[in-house]
Amino acid sequence: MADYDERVATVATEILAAVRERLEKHQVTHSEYRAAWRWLIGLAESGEVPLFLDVFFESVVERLTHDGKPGSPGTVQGPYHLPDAQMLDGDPLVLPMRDDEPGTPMIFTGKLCGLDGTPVPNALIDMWQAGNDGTYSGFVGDAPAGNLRGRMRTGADGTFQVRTIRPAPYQIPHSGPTGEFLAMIGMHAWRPAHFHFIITADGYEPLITQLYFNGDEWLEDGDVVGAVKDSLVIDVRDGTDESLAARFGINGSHQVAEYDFVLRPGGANVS
Ligand code: MBD
Ligand code: FE
Repeated sequence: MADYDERVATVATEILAAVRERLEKHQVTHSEYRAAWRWLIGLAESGEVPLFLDVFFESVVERLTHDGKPGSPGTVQGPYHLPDAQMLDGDPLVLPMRDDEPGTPMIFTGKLCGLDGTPVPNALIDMWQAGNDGTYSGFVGDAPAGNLRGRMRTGADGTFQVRTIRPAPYQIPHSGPTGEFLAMIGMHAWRPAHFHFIITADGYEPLITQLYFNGDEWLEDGDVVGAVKDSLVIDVRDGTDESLAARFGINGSHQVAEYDFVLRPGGANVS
């Protein structure tokens, strides 16, 4: 049994009061109450509770925690991270993917540094993304386990380079209770295409963030999760450096993008 907790009591009591006040305001009937009750049980049974919470609430908490602080902005983690993704090594680095992985090949490069520009070597970058069909391996769809998920370390100069595919704009699963809820309240289920990252390095605060791509229509038409921040939107160019492409084993058209992550100093992390 949990003990009395003043903070939980304060916040939870006010949330209950706010909900009760709205039930009264809108004169919610018993049959409406029962319909909502059934929907909520269905949400729990479907396994979509993490999805629902992260879609509607995580970005609020994330902004309260991190906005206004220096360094690269964080944003929400979302429900589709899996721990223990494959540790990538060798040269060049390639996110695990199928031989015929659909989607435009993309080379993503960048650097990690501290607030003063000092490179951060040997940092751990945990990266995951949806495939060209907008699904995350291990959750929905038929991608093999671990597809488009990987961990890699920055080099001695703080840089990294990895080959992947450009993720497609993405609809959160919309045939279950979360999608039903969005439809009932008149919201679409789209997110702009994105990469996810958790970056950890000794002596720095962990950074949980995402990157988006300029020109994505859902940047303008609204991210259902409300997690986009302007400085996390990066340019994508057509790749023209043939020797770079060759080094990554790409011989057709492809795209390139880069981002330099800036980490805040922080407590010792295990990385
Ligand atoms: C996602 O892919 C995601 O990134 C977030 C934040 C919420 C739901 C699905
Ligand atoms: Fe996502």
